[in-house]
Amino acid sequence: MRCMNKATLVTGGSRGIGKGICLQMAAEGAKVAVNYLDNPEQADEVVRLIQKMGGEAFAVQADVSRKEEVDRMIEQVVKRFGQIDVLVNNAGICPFAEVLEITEELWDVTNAINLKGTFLCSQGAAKKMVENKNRGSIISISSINHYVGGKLQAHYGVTKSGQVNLMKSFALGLAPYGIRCNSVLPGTIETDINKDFLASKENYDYLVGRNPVGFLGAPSDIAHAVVYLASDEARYVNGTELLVDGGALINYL
Ligand code: NAD
Ligand code: RM4
Repeated sequence: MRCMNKATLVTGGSRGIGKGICLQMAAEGAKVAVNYLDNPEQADEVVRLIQKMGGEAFAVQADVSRKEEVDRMIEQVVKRFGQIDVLVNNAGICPFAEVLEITEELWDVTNAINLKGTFLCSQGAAKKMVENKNRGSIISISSINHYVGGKLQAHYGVTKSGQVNLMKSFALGLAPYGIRCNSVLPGTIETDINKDFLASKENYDYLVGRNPVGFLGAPSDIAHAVVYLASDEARYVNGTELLVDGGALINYL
């Protein structure tokens, strides 16, 4: 129970890595606000699972790329839980596209959700933490793509690097208020974001084959890293980037 009673907001919490984070944070005693974009049934299922384990949770709809929706969502969390202790910027998209096929619209929407969304949620949550004078932890789910290119992910990778840098600046600016900001950088995790890509046996076998541990990660692998950074055990961890990839990045030859 390393996150007992920590009021936690997880963006994009209704499926995939976000769902894993919601469930693990709840298992560690956190009260969880499950943000969703357009699938209330999925979000309600996460809430039900948390309540079934004896935890406290509710679903809150918002598009993280829209400030007015983010501000409303954060007000709802504070109204329900009294404060925000932990924010996990998990919401994100990665529509694969060849470098020459990326449109301005695709660039803009990927940036708006992944990077501007992280900024809007982080600043909004931090303002509430400062206002309430409660210590806090902000965690952004970046990616291994912070370190490498992706021939189908040029528009996406820059947002993932942007998140890491944003967390470092926020870490410096918010440390005086007792708010820590860090990034978790997953390698390939089997979720909806890549189900079409991984449906190709060639793609799947290649990624497993080049991973030293011999398997692809699960949402729970990322959730455990998030719990640590959210917990008081990480009181001296600020502005860092925690790669969780099985060793894929360092496996050159
Ligand atoms: P996913 O598609 O299953 O989940 C993404 C979630 O974000 C969904 O719940 C979706 O509804 C939500 N979302 C999308 N746009 C939103 C918006 N505008 N407002 C609010 N919510 C929105 O994929 P996932 O793999 O669970 O992705 C979660 C995070 O993990 C993303 O930030 C992604 O970049 C990152 N990541 C994933 C992998 C991987 O291999 N799966 C690896 C590295 C990083
Ligand atoms: C991640 C990483 C994964 C990919 C997803 C879509 O950041 O690159 O390998 O499957 O994005």
